[in-house]
Amino acid sequence: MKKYYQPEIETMPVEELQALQSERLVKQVQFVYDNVKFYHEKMDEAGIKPEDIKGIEDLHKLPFITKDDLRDQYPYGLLAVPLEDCVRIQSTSGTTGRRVVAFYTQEDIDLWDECCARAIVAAGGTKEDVCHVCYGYGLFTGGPGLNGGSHKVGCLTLPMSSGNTERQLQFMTDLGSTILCCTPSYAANLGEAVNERGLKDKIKLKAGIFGAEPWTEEMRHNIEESLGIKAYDIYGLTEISGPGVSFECEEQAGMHIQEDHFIAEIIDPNTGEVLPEGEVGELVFTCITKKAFPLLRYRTRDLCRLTREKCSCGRTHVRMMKPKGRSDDMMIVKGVNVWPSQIETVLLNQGYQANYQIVVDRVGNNDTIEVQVELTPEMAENPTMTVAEREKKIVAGLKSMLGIKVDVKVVEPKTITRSEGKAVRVVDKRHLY
Ligand code: DLL
Repeated sequence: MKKYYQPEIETMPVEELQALQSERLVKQVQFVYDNVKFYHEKMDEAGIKPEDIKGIEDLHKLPFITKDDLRDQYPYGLLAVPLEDCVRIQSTSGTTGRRVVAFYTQEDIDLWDECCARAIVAAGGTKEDVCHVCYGYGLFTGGPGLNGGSHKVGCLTLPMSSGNTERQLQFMTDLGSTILCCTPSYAANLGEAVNERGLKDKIKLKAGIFGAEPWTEEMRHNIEESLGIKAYDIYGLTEISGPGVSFECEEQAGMHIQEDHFIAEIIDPNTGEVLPEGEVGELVFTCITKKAFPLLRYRTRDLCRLTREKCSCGRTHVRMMKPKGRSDDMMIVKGVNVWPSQIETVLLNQGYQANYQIVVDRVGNNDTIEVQVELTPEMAENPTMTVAEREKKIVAGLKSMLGIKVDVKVVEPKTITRSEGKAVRVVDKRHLY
């Protein structure tokens, strides 16, 4: 059987790749300046003309664009082509305020499919695979993105969408799904369900492509064990196209950013200054091939670092390390910066699964933080410690990770609501006052 062809662009020497980026950037800046009033005005205000951008070395001269700009320009303010040339919209799963709507021409959809196809190939996918997509379909980009990539690779695509675990398991066993695409939290739930029903020998999964939310190495390990697969990370955001902006290869050591389409920078989130390779900061993307909704220097609020160290898979595209979380996911509790991923690491290292919730509140002038975590079924059946001992041990682990005292409540199995899409890890009641 013919395998999906891996484009040479993924292994192109870095200098050639950067020359291509420069050429595309110059064209894109002119295109955007000519077609989007918002950019035209913003560049004029900053005293930048398109001809000042001669290559990627000049990228830093362009002004940033933020999520607030997107909301202000809703719905059509950033459109760079006539509406009649657009064939699709997608929208963010947004929390508050106006949603962000992104537009796509057919060409934009094709390049997005291409990026997702590359992700599937990097996870070992070929046209012989059965690709089980249980990211949500609809406005969320997860389902449509992986669906398009799967078609392009030539896999048999199961457009399952999210939820209805019984039906997921039935199709997975009856149709022999080999690649699973969903959020890592839902993959963990499916893993649990497969083992509870004794289906592990009946499933044929070999790989999973999981993203849309931060997840730790400990969680990767648990999912790989429970489903008997290799678990690959995939990253993306609606504003920049959707999943496939970057993805892991077999080395599972950071996600290759599709640099022929997107230029990545890391900036200091406070000063906006571009940081040298290897430093942690906010990820910023510039789209150099997209037509309908081509964002330049978009601040993602995701914090991570980049590396150009050679990857043994042969891909030359820069890698981004697992995002630690979003700058707006970070909680300041008792004056200390706390990331859900730090808490997850402590819990999973002590043998719990990713069934936990963090509740932050304020009593008088004092912040309180409580972590609720479920006993695993094995812990409940064969207790080696009392619940009080368990709680004490987790409190100590969190104290050493975070430096603050966190209240811990160990609860019975199956008492924390399971997620089917992006998991809600934090309930911050302080926002309600
Ligand atoms: O979550 C796109 C996507 C779908 C990516 C399926 C991967 C798989 P949005 O809903 O716009 O788009 O959310 C984008 O989710 O800025 C990150 O904060 C977070 N995110 C996405 N992928 C990852 C990941 C989709 N692999 C926002 N690790 C981004 C950590 C991720 N965070």
